Amino acid sequence: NTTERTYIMVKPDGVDRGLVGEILSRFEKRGFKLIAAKLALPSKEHLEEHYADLKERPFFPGLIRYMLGGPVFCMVFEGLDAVKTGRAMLGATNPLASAPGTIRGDFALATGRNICHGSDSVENAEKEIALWFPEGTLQYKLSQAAVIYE
Ligand code: YYY
Ligand code: MG
Repeated sequence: NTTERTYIMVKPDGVDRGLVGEILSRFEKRGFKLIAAKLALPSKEHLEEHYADLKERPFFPGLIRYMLGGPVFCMVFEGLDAVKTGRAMLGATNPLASAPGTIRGDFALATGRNICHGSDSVENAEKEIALWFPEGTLQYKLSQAAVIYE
C-alpha cells in the first residue's frame, strides 16, 4: 500500500540537539512523501492522550515531563509500508538494542532520551495523525514516484 501513512515526531531532546533536519532527511531520502510537518509545543493533556496506552506504566510521569521539556517536530510521511519501515528506521525503543544505521542507533543512548517517535501500527498511526494534525495532511504528486515504485 503506497498510501500508508505514519506519524513521526522528533522529541524535545532531538530538537534541542539539532537533529530535526537529519531525521526528516532520512525519511525523504528513503523515498517517503512528506505530507504534513510543524513545530509544536503540546500541552500535558495532549501528550497524555498521545501516550494514553502507557498511562499505567511506572515511567509515564517521567515520560510526560520529558516530552514537555521543549518543542517537538511533528511529521506525517506517506509511502509503501510507511509504518513498519518507519519503525525499522527508528530502531528499538532502547537505543542499546538499536542497530547502528538506525536513528536511535546512531544518535541515542538511553530509552528515556531516544529522540524520535514513530507509530507502531497503521491503526495507531491514523489515531496519532488525527490527534496531531486535526487540520489534515496534504495531497500532491511526487514526480519521483515513478522511479521509487515498480
Ligand atoms: O514506541 P516506542 O517509542 O519505541 O516505545 P513505547 O513502548 O511506545 O514507549 C514510548 C516511550 O516511552 C519510549 O520511546 C521511551 C519511553 N519509555 C521509557 O522511558 N521507559 C521504558 N521502559 C519504556 C519506554
Ligand atoms: Mg510507541
